Amino acid sequence: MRDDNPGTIHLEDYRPPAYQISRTDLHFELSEDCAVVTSTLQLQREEDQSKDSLQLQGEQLELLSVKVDGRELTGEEYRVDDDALLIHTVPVRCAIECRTRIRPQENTALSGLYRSGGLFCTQCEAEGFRRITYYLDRPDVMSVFTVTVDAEQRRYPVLLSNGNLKETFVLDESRHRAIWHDPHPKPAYLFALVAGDLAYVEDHFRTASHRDIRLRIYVEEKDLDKCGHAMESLKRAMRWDEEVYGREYDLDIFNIVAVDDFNMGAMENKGLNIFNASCVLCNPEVTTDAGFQRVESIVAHEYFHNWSGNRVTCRDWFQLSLKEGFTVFRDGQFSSDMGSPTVKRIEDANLLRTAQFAEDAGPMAHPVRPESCIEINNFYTLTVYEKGAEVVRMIHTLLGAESFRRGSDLYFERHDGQAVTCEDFVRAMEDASGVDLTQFRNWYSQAGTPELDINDEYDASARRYTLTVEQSCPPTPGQSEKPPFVIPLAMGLLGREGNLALPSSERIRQTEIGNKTHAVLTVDRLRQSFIFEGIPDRPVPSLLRGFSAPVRLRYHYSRDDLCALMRGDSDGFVRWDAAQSLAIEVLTEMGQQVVSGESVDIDARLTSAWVDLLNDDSLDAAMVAEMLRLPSEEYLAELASRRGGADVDLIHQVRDALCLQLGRSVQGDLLSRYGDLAIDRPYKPDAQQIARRSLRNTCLSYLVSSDAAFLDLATEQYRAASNMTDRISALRAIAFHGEDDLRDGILENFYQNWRHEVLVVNQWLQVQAAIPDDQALSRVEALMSHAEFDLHNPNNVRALVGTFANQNPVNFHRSDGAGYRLLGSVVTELNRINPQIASRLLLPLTRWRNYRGRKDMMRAELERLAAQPDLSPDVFEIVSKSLRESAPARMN
Ligand code: B3K
Ligand code: ZN
Repeated sequence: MRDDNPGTIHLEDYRPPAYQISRTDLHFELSEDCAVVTSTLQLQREEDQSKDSLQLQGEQLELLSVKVDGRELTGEEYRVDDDALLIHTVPVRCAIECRTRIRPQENTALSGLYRSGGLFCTQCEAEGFRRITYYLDRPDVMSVFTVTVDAEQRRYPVLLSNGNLKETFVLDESRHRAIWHDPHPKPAYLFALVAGDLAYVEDHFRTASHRDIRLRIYVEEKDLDKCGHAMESLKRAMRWDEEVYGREYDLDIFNIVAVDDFNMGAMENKGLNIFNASCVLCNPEVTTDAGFQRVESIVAHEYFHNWSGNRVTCRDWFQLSLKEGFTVFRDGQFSSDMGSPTVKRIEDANLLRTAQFAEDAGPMAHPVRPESCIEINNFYTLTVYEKGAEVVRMIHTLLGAESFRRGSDLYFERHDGQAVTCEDFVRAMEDASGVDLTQFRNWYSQAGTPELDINDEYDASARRYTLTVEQSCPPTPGQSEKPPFVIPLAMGLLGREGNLALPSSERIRQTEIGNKTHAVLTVDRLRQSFIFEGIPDRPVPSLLRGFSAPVRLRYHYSRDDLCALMRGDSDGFVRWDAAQSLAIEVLTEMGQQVVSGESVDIDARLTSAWVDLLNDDSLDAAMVAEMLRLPSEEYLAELASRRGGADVDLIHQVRDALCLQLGRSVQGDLLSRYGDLAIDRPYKPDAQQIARRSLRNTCLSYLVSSDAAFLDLATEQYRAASNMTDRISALRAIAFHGEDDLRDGILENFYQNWRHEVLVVNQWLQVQAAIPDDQALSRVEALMSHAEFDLHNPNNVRALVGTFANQNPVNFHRSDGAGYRLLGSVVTELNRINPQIASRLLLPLTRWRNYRGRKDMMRAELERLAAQPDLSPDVFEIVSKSLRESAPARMN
């Protein structure tokens, strides 16, 4: 179905480029009020093209001159409009030279060349390069770049770009020049430039073929003590990619630069990764364990892009998941190998079920390979990244590790240096394995979360157990009917004596997932049955082990079944999932009791399972911490939205009551485990210590929520903490549960101690934005006027406003609508400053159909936004799609 919105781009309209650019020479003259860019493009028309005009994309550029083969064109020979330069006639082969002036100092959108503090830096993906010079700014035009940068030596002693440094020299008494050359042809989105006064940490890596690579992390001088972990992570990632994928690094140097103002986590520019400072800088004093893990995984992710993204790139932006889904899969495998595989899986599944499933059920739902868009930046989504990674993971499960590796080798070999499609990736996997993935391709083209309804039957006399699986997928915008998916359903059967060995058959294969072998059923029809013979007693099915597919699963477990899985299943994910399901059952029952005015009590089975978990120190402490964490309010709202709408206040009230009651019932166990888990060695961000701190701080949080007397314990922990994980956990417990004076005092103390560290100030903003008390909104408003808060800095916006809208549901969804108005006014302002951040911030409003009693107010806020003049395409797309009539039909 064609979308009527002006400016919509369709995948089916893709045409190969009419011209290629073999060489791109860029010359930057940087100064304090502007930059002048001279680009020389060696251009050839493709043989099958007859038209002799040339259209180059360009935005916010002041064209100073344009030459073809050295001759300056007159005004009649070209046309310039808001987003392009059209040259009426060009020869089949020629050199185009454009001189443009740009104003990085005024670039608040942080796309193209911009300023961050005293630095010049760039961000070109997806379409930022056209804000630097006129170009064929599309990923299937790949060129060899040479970059000359001139700048004042005193302010900008360091001048960086992609590839290798060729030459540096002094131009006059104040200015100097650096020339960089990148031998690998690349699309413009991988171009990068940095100029500034930076210090660096240096290390080396010896590749499998014995080449020495020089590694540098460039930061401000004051941050030199925060680079060690990123550097170690980088070396681990480089080694891992050699060992697991046979991929070696291909330049002699690899540089990373940290910048304070950045729209996302980091960017994989060839040889010059640019990072949001929050994703590269860390030390135990200022960074939590989660922060350390984030740095490791993002450093690895960007590094892995060197092959999955840079050497083999995307043909067009609809293929984004080709590089992002695959790279997220790869970084997930890496993190899993470096830490706790079960916990990694739980975290991924939790993110997917809470946020990606919501996206897939809402007005912005789109396939992993979208078919149309207005603004491509709106498609850097959980669906493209996380669901895309799950799709690759399912291929891995269906093929097995060895065939998958043959497939990835073939893919890299076949397409090295090319710009390709998701289809090319799947075909390489098929060709290398002999597995037919025809039907599997539906995962790329169909949006929505598939649902599995599972029923079982046990025939005692025949000792036969039958599982019947039905699949369906709710309609999504533009897609009402969906043919069945291929769903690998990893499972096991839990008998009285433990896990049963299952025989293999054509439809029931034994596959290694993580480091365990599971039976995997290939579900590929709307309804099918799987028969297991020789089963001695009615078993409890353990389903979707390792979260083997991104689906919703319904099977009617009794609470005793859930307890059995929690205690005895061999798969960590299923144990966690059973704990979640049991908690959800209990919460639902409590909700009904509150609504009907009955006294509220909790099922003793949940308490006793908790006692067992807390007292079994043979279990991975990180997994126990996850199992003790109740489903978040956001996830509970997502589930409730499917049953007639979420009541945010009830969810909050009931969840709080359960925390309190559980905390009280198992207080002694929590306290003794809290004591046992203390660490008396120096801080290390390793899996074992992270696990201990995670469980210990979970215990602290329950203790404090169950009894104010434990605020002293939290205060003591806050004062004695030798690392940010323990300090901020204590701060959070006090901020959420302490009386006003205690809370305000400790928040002020924290601020005074850490105000000099911007990354810590953001964590301080984040804690406050999430406090669920009734002063939350005014607190957030006050913080927006705080000297530390700058609407131009994306990290500040995410920490304060993003956290408020996403992690403080009772306040964002206040019954007077003030939370929505706050978000609406920030989005309105950001629409002018930074459209990418504005449209991302707005996403919680797109779920307006999910909230009971709030729909009208949320929609009204979207309508107010829609009526704003000068909406950016980014915000326009989200607002207009959220308001369109055809809400996906709901399955209740
Ligand atoms: N490829 C970049 C994301 C660019 C986002 C542009 N809006 C980072 C990453 O996924 O590695
Ligand atoms: Zn990426």
